[in-house]
Amino acid sequence: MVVKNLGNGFFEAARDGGQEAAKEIGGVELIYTGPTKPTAEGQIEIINSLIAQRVSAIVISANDPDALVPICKKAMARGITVLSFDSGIAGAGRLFQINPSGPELIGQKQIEMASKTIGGKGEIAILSATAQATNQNTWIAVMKKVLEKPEYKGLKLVDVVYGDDQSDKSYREAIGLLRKHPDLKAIIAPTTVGITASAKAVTDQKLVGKVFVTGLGLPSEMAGHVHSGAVDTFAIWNPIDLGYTAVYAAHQILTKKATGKAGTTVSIGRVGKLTIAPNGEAAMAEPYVFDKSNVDKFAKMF
Ligand code: RAM
Repeated sequence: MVVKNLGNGFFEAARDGGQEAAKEIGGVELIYTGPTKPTAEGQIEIINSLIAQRVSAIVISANDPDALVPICKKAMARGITVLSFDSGIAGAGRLFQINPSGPELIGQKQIEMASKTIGGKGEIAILSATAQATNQNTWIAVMKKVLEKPEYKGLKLVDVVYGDDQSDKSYREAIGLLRKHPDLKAIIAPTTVGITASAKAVTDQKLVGKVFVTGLGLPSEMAGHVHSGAVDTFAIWNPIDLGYTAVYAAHQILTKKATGKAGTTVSIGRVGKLTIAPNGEAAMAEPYVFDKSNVDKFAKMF
């Protein structure tokens, strides 16, 4: 399992799910790895060494849709099963991509949450992960489309910045947004690292109640910010199930229980079935929304 970078709680939860699948299947050894910083170069180096180690399968959350295609093609040419999950690789570089949820739903949900919290009116900004991240860029494109709908005409997107899924850089970018846009009403961070850093920045600047943070976060990291009022609602899917699905799916392909071809299904143990759409992507469940009423219960899980 190659993740965007190490030290991210979201991927640690995915790793736990992957380990659960490995144990359940039996005879599977899961190597959890990733670069220190979320770059394609770092992932290319790692995949090169995984090819040399002759692993059977690679499941990867990619830092770039295109830059990883050649190295993943090389891995596939050596007989390694390559799937992407969470953040995808372009079609030529993997057998299929596992999306946690449909990109449209994820984009729509984030605008909906921001709009509801600030009463449908005011300036909003996006604080993302890296500028090359496949998943965040897809969601941002959807968000921009959703903002064109008449019901969101009161919302004005004033900035999009990148914290590179590093806590310190995300925090600095959030502070920058707050200084540059004194009328800002909401920060949408479609990344678990960015949303935590943004909530901390709003709190440190004593702007709780004036600027609201929303986006995609882990209940375990967000509970305090929900109770403080810095965050009204946020969303996410189950990262443990995502990791479980990626590892399980790779094993189904390796053991020829599934082909992974468009239009077919892959059965995924306790999670159910994945259907591969014509575009070579499969989507799991709907994003789940958290607020004061349910965050503590889920904080114990992920
Ligand atoms: C961060 C990563 C990951 C994304 C989540 C929501 O942990 O960028 O790719 O899916 O946020």
